[in-house]
Amino acid sequence: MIGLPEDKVIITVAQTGALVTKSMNPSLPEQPQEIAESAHACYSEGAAICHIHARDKEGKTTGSKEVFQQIHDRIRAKCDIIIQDSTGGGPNLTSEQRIECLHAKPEMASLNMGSLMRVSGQYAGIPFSNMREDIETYVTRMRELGVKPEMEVYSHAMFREVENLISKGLVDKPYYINLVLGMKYQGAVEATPRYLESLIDFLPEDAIFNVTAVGTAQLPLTTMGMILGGCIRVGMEDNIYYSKGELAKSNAELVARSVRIARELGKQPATPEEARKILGLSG
Ligand code: KMH
Ligand code: ZN
Repeated sequence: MIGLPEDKVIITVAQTGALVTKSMNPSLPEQPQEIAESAHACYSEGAAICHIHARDKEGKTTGSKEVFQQIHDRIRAKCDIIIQDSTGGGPNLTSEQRIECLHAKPEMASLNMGSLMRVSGQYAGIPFSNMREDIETYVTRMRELGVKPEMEVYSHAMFREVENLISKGLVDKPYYINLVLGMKYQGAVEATPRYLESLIDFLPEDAIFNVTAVGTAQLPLTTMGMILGGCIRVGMEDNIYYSKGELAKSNAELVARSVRIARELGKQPATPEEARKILGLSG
């Protein structure tokens, strides 16, 4: 059967990201040991997937295979949470650096389905470039290495790229599609219920969707995502606050709250093993 059982939700935690710093939230896990300890705490609360960005010793985003490997090894020493590396990387990385992580053999990796423009902050005017040719190169490398892509969709137009990969047989069912709302980039949709519902309308058949929403929208839109039959992603990559004016003490705190809400909605968080079966991962 392809699909997410009605009484399950796969929870991903995105703990670090590329842009958040310890000066914004001192609890941000950056170094391999911190990332692993936090991943274990999130796993204990009910997260099945851990989305990973790596930082160098100074806290700057890195694509280094060695650093990703250290993160993987430290996580694996603690728990069997599904490891999903970011190929979005960060604004300082080249396309080759962005996919170095695949050689550290994650089970999954993010695959961004189109280009956006950064419009504020120090990277304003630097595109988040994901040309069709790059997407196809990345997904081909993933296929060679047995890595399942999570397709990141930031606007309706990006479904054209999803369809392109499906029509070329470059992605396998179930298609795992992360609907990302509220990125402050030109070309990304706002985080509103209406946008979420309309993105869901465009999903291809045999897709399982996940909802990611940035900032204050994280809690309401991920809750809505569960109600609409999807999976969710929470964590400090997308939102550093627990509530208005109150910083999250940890990523695990954000996961724990979503698990409480899921249970109130009659859903259980999928274990990593259950999530592997649902997503067709070999483990
Ligand atoms: N920062 C997120 C909103 C990636 O890492 O490839 C999108 C993201 C993409 O997580
Ligand atoms: Zn990311």
